[in-house]
Amino acid sequence: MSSDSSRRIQVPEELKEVLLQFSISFLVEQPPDVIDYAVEYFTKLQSERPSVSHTDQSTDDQLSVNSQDADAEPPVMASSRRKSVFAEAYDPEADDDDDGATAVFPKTDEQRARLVESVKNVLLFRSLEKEQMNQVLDAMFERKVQPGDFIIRQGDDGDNFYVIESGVYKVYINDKHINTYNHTGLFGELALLYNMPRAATVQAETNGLLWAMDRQTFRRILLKSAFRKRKMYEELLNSVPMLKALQNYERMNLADALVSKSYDNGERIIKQGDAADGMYFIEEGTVSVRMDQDDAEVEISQLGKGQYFGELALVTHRPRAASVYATGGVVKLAFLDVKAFERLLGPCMDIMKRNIDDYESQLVKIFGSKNNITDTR
Ligand code: 1OR
Ligand code: 1OR
Repeated sequence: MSSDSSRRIQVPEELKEVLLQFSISFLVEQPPDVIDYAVEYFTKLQSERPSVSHTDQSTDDQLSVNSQDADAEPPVMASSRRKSVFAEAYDPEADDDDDGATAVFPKTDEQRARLVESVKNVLLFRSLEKEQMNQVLDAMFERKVQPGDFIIRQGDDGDNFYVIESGVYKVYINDKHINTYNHTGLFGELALLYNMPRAATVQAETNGLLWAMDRQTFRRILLKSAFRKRKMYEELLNSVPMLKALQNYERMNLADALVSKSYDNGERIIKQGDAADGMYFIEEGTVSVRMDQDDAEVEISQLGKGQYFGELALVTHRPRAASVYATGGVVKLAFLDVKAFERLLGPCMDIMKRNIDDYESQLVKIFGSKNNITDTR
């Protein structure tokens, strides 16, 4: 050991954790002044210190949420007691939250059919093998909820993960309403995936039905594949400027929805005039965009890593405006189908439309006339 390493500044875990929590709060609240907000935040944290340590909740306490007092205040800030792995390298292979057999909750045919219907569009389940999917179906159990029930409270430890069969659910961070689920979707995966306290409070607005899965089963069956996928697309999603319009959480949902595809040099990816089924982000390599002009194809653009294409037809509901080919070796793409596009890329729509305006002015420059690429008539 050199004397150098002993002199190296040590960063205490607690400092990292407190700063991370502060940053998250700051980004969620977006207050006008950092210093004023910091004073208020840390004063509050200090005054709440003695009450922070009682958030332990046993994992077999599944039904207790139902009986919780609907008027009780959710915790103002996430507990800083637990060590967060959020910003650290996480090795799913070394994960030891993996003991015992998977729980089985017997179901009637009718229940099982409803469950299958509810999980049909859950992206986290998409890459599971049949055997794993059956384990998932066995392990899920039904939960009826009533208006006002708190399903999840911000700052608690994660117990279950939920898929919505019916009902309206509101999501709050620091008492601020930030999201609503309407009869579809899933929630409660973050705390289980990243081993951190609940990021938000989720409260039922109406009567509803949820399918729950306990933490152990979630981690054993879903964690590794979900985590790998989110990691795999992390770099890509961070490199696409347009996606800066999304919240971090929305980018993670996008990662769940992407499917990798690769094309050889010269292969056609999109054909002009075809109906559209999705759009593409470029992970590696370059593509050539070509338009039919008289009897030939004219290259109008080349796109590379971090760029996207195939969005135009999805926005305008028209056939493909151009053909796209892989060039210069193998091209790796991430494909987003039209359904996920409509659900997940709403916040990027303005940026996409601005780019489309740009296509139109380029079109005039290149071909001298407007080809009506965005005309929806
Ligand atoms: P959890 O286990 O942390 C609360 O428990 C759940 O609320 C969380 O998993 C998500 O499933 C769900 N940020 C964080 N969690 C959210 C969000 C969210 N929306 C729903 N949940 N948003 C980002 C806010 C800065 C909202 C994005 C639209
Ligand atoms: P799409 O779904 O119509 C072809 O399928 C894709 O090529 C299209 O979405 C765009 O993502 C992409 N005009 C039209 N489409 C273009 C253009 C473009 N460039 C890329 N695409 N122009 C090029 C501007 C530099 C203007 C036409 C000359």
